[in-house]
Amino acid sequence: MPGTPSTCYTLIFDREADWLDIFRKFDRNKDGYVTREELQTTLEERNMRQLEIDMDEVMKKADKDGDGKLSFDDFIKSCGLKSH
Ligand SMILES: [Ca+2]
Ligand SMILES: [Ca+2]
Repeated sequence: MPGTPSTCYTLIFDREADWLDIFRKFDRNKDGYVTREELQTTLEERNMRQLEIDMDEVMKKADKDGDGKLSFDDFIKSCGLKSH
């Protein structure tokens, strides 16, 4: 796994150690996937509401395989850490 997060999610978790830690913070029920609801709840908890993030847009871009939830792979790809 890659090391230091350097792109969009670091806006929210800029002190966090690595991507897996960040992913686990979003994956609230620990089933290994981040849903739209989990994403939204986590952002709201961290007072990121003011960013006016369009959750549907985020999910559409991030969910590469189209199953409606983000795997860890989807998650890191969504920030361009891995290309293709
Ligand atoms: Ca989950
Ligand atoms: Ca997916």
